[in-house]
This record gives sequence, C-alpha cells and structure tokens, in this order.
Amino acid sequence: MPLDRATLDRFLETVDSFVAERLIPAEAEVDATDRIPDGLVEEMKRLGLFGLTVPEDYGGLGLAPPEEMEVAWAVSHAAPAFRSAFGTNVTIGSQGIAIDGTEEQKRRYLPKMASGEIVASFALTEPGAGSDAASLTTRADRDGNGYVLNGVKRFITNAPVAGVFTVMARTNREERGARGISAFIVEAGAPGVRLGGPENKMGQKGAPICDVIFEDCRVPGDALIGGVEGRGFKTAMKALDRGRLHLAATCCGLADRLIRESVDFALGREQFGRPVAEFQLVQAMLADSRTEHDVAWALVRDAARRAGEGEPIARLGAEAKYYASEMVGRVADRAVQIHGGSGYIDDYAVARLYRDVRIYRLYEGTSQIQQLVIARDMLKEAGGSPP
Ligand code: COS
Repeated sequence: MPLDRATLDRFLETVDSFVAERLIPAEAEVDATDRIPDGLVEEMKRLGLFGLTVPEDYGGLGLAPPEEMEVAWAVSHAAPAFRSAFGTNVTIGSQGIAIDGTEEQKRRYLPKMASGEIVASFALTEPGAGSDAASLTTRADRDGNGYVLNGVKRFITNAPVAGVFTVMARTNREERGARGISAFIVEAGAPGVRLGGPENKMGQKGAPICDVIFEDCRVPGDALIGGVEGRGFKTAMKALDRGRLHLAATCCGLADRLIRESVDFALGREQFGRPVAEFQLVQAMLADSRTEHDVAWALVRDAARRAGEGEPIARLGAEAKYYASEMVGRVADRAVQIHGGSGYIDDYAVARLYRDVRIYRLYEGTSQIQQLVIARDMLKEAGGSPP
C-alpha cells in the first residue's frame, strides 16, 4: 500500500541520515575487510530496510514500487554492498514467495525476511546456465511426499549468510526448457546443502557470494512454491522483473553520489591556478553525467509509477535496468576522470565505486539480455513472432 507523502519523506530523511552518518564513514573498512560490521546490519533491520516490499500483512512495510525506488535511490548513495545486505530480502529472495507462494509459505517465511531474522537468497544461476536460465540442470526428483535436489548453483548473492534459498530446479527431465522447472524453498540448514568457498570479486566487497551445492538434499512436498510443478521459471522471471527495476533505482542513487563526489572534487582541486571545475571540458563531463542520471531516474520513476498502476513490468524493468546500469558505468568512469590520478587511488570513494558499479551490467540479466527482453516485447506488440 502506498505511504502518504509526509510519512515517506520522514522515512527518506531517516535513511539519508543513516547513509551519511553511519554507512559512508564505514565504506573504507567494509572494502578492506570484505565484511559489513554486524552492528550496521542490525541498524538496517531496525530501520525496516529488510522488509521494504514485504506486504504489511506479513510484517513488512509493503511499499509500492514508486516508494520502494525512492528508498533504493536514497540508500544507494552509500557503497552498494550495504544495499545488497538487505537487497535480496526485498527483491529476488522474497518475491518468488510473495508473488506465487501459498498462504502457508508466506506466513512461514515472509515475516522473518521482513524483520531480517533470516536472509533470503535466490538460486537460479548455475555453472552452465547463466543468461540461458531455462537450460538449468539442477534436479528435483520426486521421492514419496517430497523431493530430492541435486545440482550446483553459482554466484549466489548472500548465500554465505542466507537462512533460506529460492531454488529453481528441474522436476520434469523430459522437458528440457522452462516448462520443466519448479521453484522450491530450501532452508540453508537442510541436510544436503553445502556452500562453496568465498569468491574474490572485482568490487562490492562486503557483499558475499558463493556456490550452493545440493547433494541428495531432501525437501518436503510443501517446499514447492505455490504447490504446483512446472511454474518455477515464471516465478523466477517475475521476481527478476521487479528486481531489475529496483537495481535500476540503485544505479541512479549511486550515480547521484558519484556526481556529488565529482562536483566537490572539481571545486576543491586547483590546476593552472584555478579550480578544475572552471574548465569547460570538466564541466562537459559533469553536465553529461547529471543529464544522463536525470534521464535514467525519470525512466525508473515512470516505470515504477506504471508498475504500481498494474502495468506488466517485464519490459519496463528491462528498459530501466539496461539504461541505468549502462549510465552508472559511464558516470563512474567520468568521476574517475574528473578526479585525475587521485581517482585511481582507493582513498577516494570513486575508485572503489568504479569497481562496484561494473556488476550492474551483468547480474540479474546482462545488458544484452535486457535488450533481448525489450526487443522481443516490441516484436510481440507489433504482432510478429519473436525469436
Ligand atoms: N514473467 C512471466 N513469465 C515469463 C516472463 C516474465 N517476465 N518471461 C518469460 N516468461 C514465460 C514465457 O511466457 C514462457 O512461458 P510459456 O512457455 O507458457 O510460453 C516461459 O516463461 C519461457 O519464456 P521464454 O521462452 O522467453 O524463455 P527463454 O528461455 O527464451 O529465456 C530470457 C528468456 C533469456 C529472457 C531469460 O532466460 C532470462 O531472463 N535470462 C537471464 C537470467 C538472469 O537474469 N540471470 C541472472 C540470475 S539472477 S542474479
């Protein structure tokens, strides 16, 4: 349910203060240690950040898409690892259950996700199935009243700290594509669930990922999301649709931070006897970054409003994520350029953020997958038969 504007504004002010006073000062430590201090995670829980999108009936704030995107924008002024700590609970880790789960599944898991008592992860990608998600090979074989899972999931965000996974697995081996896939809720402590070692990522230190390995992992029948086999691919795609829009808002928030860092630096740094901000070639970079941010943010806000009014979200989310993730890459590159040699040194936030933003063009669907989603929808709209 939408919040009234005054309540949302108060919440956003609280988030702004939290970002400025607690998160930004901790960025360098998180980058160096590859870990967010537990105390900060507890503060995020108390603020309600883990439950932004979980419906109020299940203990969350139940934000509608336009409000969710404003919060994502605000919190993304801090290094992206902080948003990632609660991001899977707000998007892909919880949404499969929120959208397609049975009432019993929602009651059992969503309140704990909303409070942050458990971290929720989304396990779709495999060593051999990334962009081609429908080719996944993890199996869920029927066994009495339950299922036995076998397979490997790769690069799973928050897996090392997860309490529960949404796992896409093949229940119908005869059906090689999307229709043979079902979605399961698997608790991290279940026998047969094992985690791979930590990955040493290019950026986003403090946002852990690893493999999740299922070896004869037995789950009860009621772990099947929605209680229906063969719908898991669609559940995953629906969760990703809203996740992509959320990531687009995140890219915009981070771009705004990078622009502010660039302006501050350009005003303070003198060369040739005056601040570099006075040089028109620097001004051109600032102007391009500000304009591109504003375009992307307008696109995200329009998509969020339309999603909130019930329009199908797949193409809107893909357009927003495609444009905003490419945009923040360009903005980060210019931010480093404006900082000159200092931009290559980790003492300056832009050096770290430059590495952090690279993932946005890759995860939850590469830019090329977003292009494909958009173009297929255009062709369908025009009455053609998409490839
Ligand atoms: N919402 C609901 N249903 C959807 C959907 C969506 N957004 N997108 C596709 N579907 C449905 C289709 O309608 C189709 O249903 P029917 O079989 O009933 O017709 C089914 O799902 C299969 O869709 P499609 O044929 O389009 O599947 P493809 O194998 O061609 O794959 C892409 C489509 C490439 C778009 C998909 O695999 C994808 O998004 N890949 C990227 C995965 C990703 O983001 N990975 C990151 C992991 S999470 S960090």
